[in-house]
Amino acid sequence: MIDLRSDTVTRPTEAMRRAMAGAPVGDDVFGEDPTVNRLEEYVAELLGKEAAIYCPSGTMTNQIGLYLGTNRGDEVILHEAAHIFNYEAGAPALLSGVQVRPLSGERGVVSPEALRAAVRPENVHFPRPKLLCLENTHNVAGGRILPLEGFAAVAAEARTLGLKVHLDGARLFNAAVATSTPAREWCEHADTVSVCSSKGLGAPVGSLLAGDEETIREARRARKAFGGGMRQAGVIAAASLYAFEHHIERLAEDHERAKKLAAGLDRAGYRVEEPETNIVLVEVREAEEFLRALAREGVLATPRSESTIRLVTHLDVGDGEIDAVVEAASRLNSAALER
Ligand code: TLP
Repeated sequence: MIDLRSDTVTRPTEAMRRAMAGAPVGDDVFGEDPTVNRLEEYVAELLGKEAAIYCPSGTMTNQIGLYLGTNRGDEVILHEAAHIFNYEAGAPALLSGVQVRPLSGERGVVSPEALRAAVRPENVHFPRPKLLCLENTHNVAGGRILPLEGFAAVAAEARTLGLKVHLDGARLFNAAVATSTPAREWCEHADTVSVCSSKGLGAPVGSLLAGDEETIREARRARKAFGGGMRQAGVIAAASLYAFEHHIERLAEDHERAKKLAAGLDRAGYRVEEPETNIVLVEVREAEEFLRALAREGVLATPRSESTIRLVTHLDVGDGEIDAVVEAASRLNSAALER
């Protein structure tokens, strides 16, 4: 099977497994795991933040960011297609007791104007807007990059309006590599940043939340309360550290393969958006039915809407697999045309 459902499906490489096997460990709840500590320092430095905390998932790092940036009853503003709004099991309400205000905007973008229009004045009737959440790259928009200028502009507007900014950077390094912009340049405009080692970077598990010292100290309490305090976590943190050290630059290969895949599907008669990073969105007649047929051809992907599917390139997909996917999709399309 060629698995393009997500860049989360990768298996640790041999070198990564060796790093895991040899990792020095300790009890991280006591702050004594040397590998976790090294990872947290490494990622804080990479993102230009004072500190970072290692957590089991991107959902947890996002939700700790929300929890620390709000009080119960406050409002969190985000794009209507944001992962935090759509795919985190209602956690903003469940864990932080906040109200989410989804805004529309082309391809994942929240404009400064839309933000200003959405922010409510101080009034006893209104929830207090406290936090703007941005996502880069934007998953549902097809791995779209939020350009630095626009990102900085909406973050500056948020600050003017008295809001903090959280960045869901599950795939921030895809944006960084694709634009040759250091990740820290986006992070400068955010108070808290979540990054994942378990997406394109190929680690089996693990995300980090970065911010200032005080925020990350508080995050350690929140992580404990949310059930994310881990013990000899160095075994898995070693994989994350390996991923940050060795797998960032190679994301360019995933982007190249996404382009190659899109071009091949386009030649085979599909309507495909030009990918900016490692996510390819393809229009089909009926997504679920198409995916079943594709699976019979040995290729897995996921539905994005009733008539759009998502294919994601990653560490475990080479050029041969891309050719095979294009061939499988061509067979399906010509069969459909002959019907
Ligand atoms: N995204 C997954 C699914 O949950 C949809 C995927 O396959 O793309 N932020 C963004 C932008 C994400 O894409 C994801 C995972 C997360 C946060 C959550 O990360 P985890 O799965 O580690 O909780």
